[in-house]
Amino acid sequence: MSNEKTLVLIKPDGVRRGLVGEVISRIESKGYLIEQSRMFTADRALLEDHYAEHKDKPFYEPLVEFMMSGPIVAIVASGNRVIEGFRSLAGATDPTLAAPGTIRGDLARDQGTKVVQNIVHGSDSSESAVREIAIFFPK
Ligand code: IDP
Ligand code: MG
Repeated sequence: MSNEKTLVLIKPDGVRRGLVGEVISRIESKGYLIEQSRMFTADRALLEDHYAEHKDKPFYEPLVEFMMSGPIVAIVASGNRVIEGFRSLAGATDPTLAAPGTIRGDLARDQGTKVVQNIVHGSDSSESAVREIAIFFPK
């Protein structure tokens, strides 16, 4: 599918640290297209919907609180295999272990907080991408 789409979020730590341009630049430099973007502070209802799969995890409440703590940038990026391609650009969930050269590996570290602050979110499958894009960019 040549026009695959994924949902990227620049999380509040990324916005606070002035990394919006850096993250967008990495997406564009890789050759993906920024199709839509929107900066806003998400509310609890939206985040509970987005993170429903993590409802029973110990980091769920800290995750929702962290994601409400400041503005985020929601982005729809597109291109052939962009879902796995952006996950590769982002790197592993744990920024301590994320490979150098990745967004998380280069720009984040463990701050000792209950939820790991790792700059970005990227959809993990085509089903997730469709679901998440509909949450952040309702028609
Ligand atoms: P992903 O963002 O790499 O897809 P997920 O497992 O979907 O990782 O987790 C969602 C978010 O929850 C992560 O990006 C991270 O901020 C946080 N998180 C995930 N696992 C842990 C954990 O074990 N401890 C603390 N926070 C976590
Ligand atoms: Mg995930």
